[in-house]
Amino acid sequence: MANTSIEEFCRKLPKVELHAHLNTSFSMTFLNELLRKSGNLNGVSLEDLHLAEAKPLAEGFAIFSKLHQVFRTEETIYQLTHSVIREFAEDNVKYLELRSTPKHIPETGLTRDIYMQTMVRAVQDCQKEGVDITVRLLVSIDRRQGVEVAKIAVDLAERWMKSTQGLVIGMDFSGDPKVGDASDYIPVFLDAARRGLKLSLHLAEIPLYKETKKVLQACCGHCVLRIGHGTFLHRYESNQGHEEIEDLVVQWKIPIEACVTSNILSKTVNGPGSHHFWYWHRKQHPVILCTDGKGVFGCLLSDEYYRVAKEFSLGREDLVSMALSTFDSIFESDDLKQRLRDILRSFCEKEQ
Ligand code: 6MZ
Repeated sequence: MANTSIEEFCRKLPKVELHAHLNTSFSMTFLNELLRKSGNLNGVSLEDLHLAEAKPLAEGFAIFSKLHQVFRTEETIYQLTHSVIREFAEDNVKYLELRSTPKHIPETGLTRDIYMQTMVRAVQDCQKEGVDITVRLLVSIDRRQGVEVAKIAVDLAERWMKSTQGLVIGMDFSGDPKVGDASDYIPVFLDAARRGLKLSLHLAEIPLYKETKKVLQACCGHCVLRIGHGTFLHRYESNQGHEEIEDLVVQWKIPIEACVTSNILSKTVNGPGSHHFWYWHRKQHPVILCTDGKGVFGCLLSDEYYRVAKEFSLGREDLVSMALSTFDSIFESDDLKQRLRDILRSFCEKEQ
């Protein structure tokens, strides 16, 4: 494994991506092509869609709204999904859980059902075309839309999980953490879990200890759960009185999806050295590097591995064992986990 540079090694390493939002995962190549074909992006300029420097989280959400102006039709959702899957595959992501909030846009004829159907069709077409990646879908609940819409999303997810034999596998809970209270959604989370849906919840992306504690107390032991971001879960000097949160995460071994570049650009973390990834990694707690939105944040998954490798002086063997450890956190069967281990093993044999 000594001949390639660490950067190249991170690129070739077989990886899993467990936290990627569809609308924020576009590539500039894709957008340029869309612009060339359609002449304009519904009044949105390319420069508006990429967070080039660190800005408060709220500015990220302003970009997301602009993206939703761009991707409004069945055709663009299909093309976006298709290209995002191909791009992850090119970065040697072997297993992808892609999440998105189904949109209802009467002006373009888009319904939540058509949105799901379109994403599923793009996944199936990639499969038929032999793109070397396994893809599963998560239906997102946007906390800005309220509990009633969340219930619609659970029905939708269950229906699509059944009709696709598990290609739709679970739910994501996301959206602006400053809006609403995650604990209002506890009955929705428990209901989704009862129906067999796995849950990835954005929790503690900003210091919201009360809702985080309530959600964890209610869901631990009742849901197959991962946490998105989880920036403020662990004990550190200024969060005394909230130790129970870390205790629950440890006790239930809840995997944490760590989005290093996203958190730095959204200013919820100061820099890679102070990212909570390292805290959990050192504890040997399941923590998975993820991109969040490779378009908005301008990072491939291999860039995230390389960034962490540089920051913490990780070598090739560390990176392999890191990748290996992430396979246990996928929302899929033991067989599929084993297939990923086999892929990694043959990669290591070739690289020797
Ligand atoms: C919380 C986020 C997010 O669903 O339209 N989203 N929610 N925190 C974040 N950290 C930066 N990044 C993305 O993808 C965009 C949607 O994903 C959620 C937001 O609800 C955003 O509108 P989809 O494909």
